[in-house]
Amino acid sequence: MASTRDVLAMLDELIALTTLDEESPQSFKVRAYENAKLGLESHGQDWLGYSIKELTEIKGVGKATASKVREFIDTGRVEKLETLRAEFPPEFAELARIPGVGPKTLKLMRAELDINNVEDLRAAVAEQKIRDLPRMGAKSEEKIGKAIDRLGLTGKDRRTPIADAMPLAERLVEAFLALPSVTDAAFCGSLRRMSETIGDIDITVAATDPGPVMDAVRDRSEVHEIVVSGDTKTSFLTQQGLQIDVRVVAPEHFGAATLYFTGSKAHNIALRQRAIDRGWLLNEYGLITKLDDDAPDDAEPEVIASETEASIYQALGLSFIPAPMRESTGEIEAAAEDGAPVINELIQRSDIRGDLHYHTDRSGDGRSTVAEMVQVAADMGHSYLAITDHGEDLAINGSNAEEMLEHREVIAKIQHDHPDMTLLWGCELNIGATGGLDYDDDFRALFDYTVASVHSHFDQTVAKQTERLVAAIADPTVDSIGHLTGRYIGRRPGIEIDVDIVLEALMHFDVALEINGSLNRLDAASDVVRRAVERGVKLVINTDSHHTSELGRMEYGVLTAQRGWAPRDQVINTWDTDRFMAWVSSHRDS
Ligand code: DGT
Ligand code: CA
Ligand code: CA
Ligand code: ZN
Repeated sequence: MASTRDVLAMLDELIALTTLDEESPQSFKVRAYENAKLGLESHGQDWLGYSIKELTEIKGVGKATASKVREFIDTGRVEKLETLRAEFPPEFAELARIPGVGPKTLKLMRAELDINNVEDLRAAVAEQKIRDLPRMGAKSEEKIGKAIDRLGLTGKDRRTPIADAMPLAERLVEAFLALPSVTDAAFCGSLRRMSETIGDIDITVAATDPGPVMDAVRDRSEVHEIVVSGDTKTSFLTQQGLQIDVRVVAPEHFGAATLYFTGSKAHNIALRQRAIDRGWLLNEYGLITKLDDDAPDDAEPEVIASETEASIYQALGLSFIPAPMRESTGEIEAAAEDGAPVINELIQRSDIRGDLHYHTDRSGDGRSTVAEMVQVAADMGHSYLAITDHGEDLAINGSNAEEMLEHREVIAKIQHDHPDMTLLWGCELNIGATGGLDYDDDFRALFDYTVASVHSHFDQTVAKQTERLVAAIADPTVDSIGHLTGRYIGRRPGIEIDVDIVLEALMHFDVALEINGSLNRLDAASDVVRRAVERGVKLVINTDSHHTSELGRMEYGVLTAQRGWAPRDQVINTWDTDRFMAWVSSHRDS
């Protein structure tokens, strides 16, 4: 039985392939699917049982999409999607990820040069055939060549961006948890550790009977090819070539199994050594006593801990180490320390009290109204919220000064409906090529709170990019820096900067560094976060939401912060309203 998430994933694929088919993301059909997806995401009730007619009564859902949704729920397939899949196989569709290669160009490449996959494209670049296509040239050809190398789209060691792996893993875990014999399920491996790219997805399921779980895996609509089919392990490839390993273990071994399959390998090795030092053994079944060499043949080792990860860490004299920290970079020593301050002070999702990068439909790319966006933040229990629609320098999506002043009135009105929350009239400023910002200085100073980010000029020297950021950080109207490099993981590299100089400037001007929770961004990256933590740079974890469905990103931001060892007190949006507001005014005065 399909879940709502399965349906939304189906729509995502339909959107991607229809964009190729129609040669434009602006096509009527693509927009219709996108609007339907947003409508379904925002619809408060469970719509899986709705008829086509009832589906069309949901905001944004048209008849054509409604019937596809119904077809998918009823049959597990959509005929139109199957046609598109045949027309655009994954190795061709993935070329759309390359910056500078739009759907029109892609189709032309296939028609004119018979380019069907990245190897074909690489060869065509080498033979300088791309430059002769319409709207192309030597420069764009060279760019494409570089992009292919950078994105690692090719070869055995190709990796999947976390944004593609996470929703799939979450859906699968949700589906397994719903099976009758299942007591627990979790995705493990690099995905649970919040690596930016994923080799394969490792899912561990605790069940009293593995059979139904293995059957359920084989029945999933995501299965393209089964590569391992065992009694307790099934591995399959998705249409996109991503491998999923699903292992079933007995409920009493679940903790040991998730610990083992979460890794990292280096973390496991260090833990095992710790067990050996205590005369024990650690494996995927548990932490057990070692039998003496002269023990009788039928002697059974004693199980010290196995059902939960926490019990195993505890038996080894360690505080529980959150998965994102398990990279063998000092976390075991930190967890062994008296009182384990690093672990006890580590940021948790429950510490977060506000979101400070948040869009509404005032932004061209914002999809929900101020009232809707504020309501979901209130429902999450936030104490404060900075509404930071795009500044005027962002083409199409930005707002001019007059529009921003009107927006301030709208926000002030909605503030009346939410007396328990502090709403800040903010702005996402655009950092120009040399560090200039939107509006004039006096106008910028009016905003209650600002986040300044890079949205343009990605190709400059490291020195220029660094100078550019430092100039923005030094501006007295800037409170925080959003998505530091502007990267899209696996799609577009960010700007290259001298991280030390930028961190130094953030420290000097007391400006906060954002950890953007969008899985496409996770920017600043966890390694930069860790360096910022060491220096004492203030951090802020944001969703950068453009729609009410995107607030879940806060979780990913927090996990990235954990991967960077961020203590809660260094994250400004864990502070209570008074402390946070006092900081905003004091750092602007300094
Ligand atoms: P990936 O898939 O390349 O993004 O990275 P991982 O970390 O998910 O690696 P994977 O899928 O090969 O294995 C999942 C976990 O299983 C890994 O993090 C630790 C554990 N594991 C796998 N092979 C070994 C091994 O040879 N020794 C130990 N100690 N652990 C292993
Ligand atoms: Ca893996
Ligand atoms: Ca694996
Ligand atoms: Zn934004």
